[in-house]
Amino acid sequence: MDDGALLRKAAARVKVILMGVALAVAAVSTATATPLIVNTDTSWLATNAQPAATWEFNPSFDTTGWINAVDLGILGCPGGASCIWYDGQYSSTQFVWLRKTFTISDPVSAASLIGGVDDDADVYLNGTLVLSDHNGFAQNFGPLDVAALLVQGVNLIAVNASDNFPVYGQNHAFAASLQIQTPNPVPEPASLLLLGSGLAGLAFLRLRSGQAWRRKRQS
Ligand SMILES: [Ca+2]
Ligand SMILES: [Ca+2]
Repeated sequence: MDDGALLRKAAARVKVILMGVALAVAAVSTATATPLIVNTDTSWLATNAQPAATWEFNPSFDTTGWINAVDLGILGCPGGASCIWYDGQYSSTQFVWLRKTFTISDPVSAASLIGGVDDDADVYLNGTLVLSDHNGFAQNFGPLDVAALLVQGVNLIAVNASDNFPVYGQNHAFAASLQIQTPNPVPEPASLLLLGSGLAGLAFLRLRSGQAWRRKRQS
């Protein structure tokens, strides 16, 4: 092989390498962050008895005696969350206290809370009151910007909700959906595929160039 042919081959090789790198870079830059979502569901703990102090801000609060909240099976609750209560939609319990701890492993770049309550609620995030609704009727709330209240590590959302039975009928429900954005992008499956094919292209090229160099040395 003359020098010109070698040079052309080397140029072609560089071109393919650059294409592989471009593919990989494109894959990373088009990745979007997937939000961490904390929705009301049956993993939330509930009690119908006034808890002791610190229940609303201590993540390690002793929840002995609390039970898993009941999913009321109501369709269309805010944010696709489950509407929950202590013991069902037609409860004899006017008040419910609800808690959910959750872990955030990355710094928080944005966070938004939406929800709904039949009828009123106080909602705390890590001990800070973010909703104080005592107007006596059912409605949705939010979006509330709660990014500044969240921490990397264990967090607590705590709720004291009440119904106005028998004034507005015996309906009880609480729903919340907390969407948390972190700056670390999580590649989407399609981007992962692109990244994978880019890397595979590089690996193939390395293999081929290795063979070419071996052939050159042998010749
Ligand atoms: Ca209300
Ligand atoms: Ca009601």
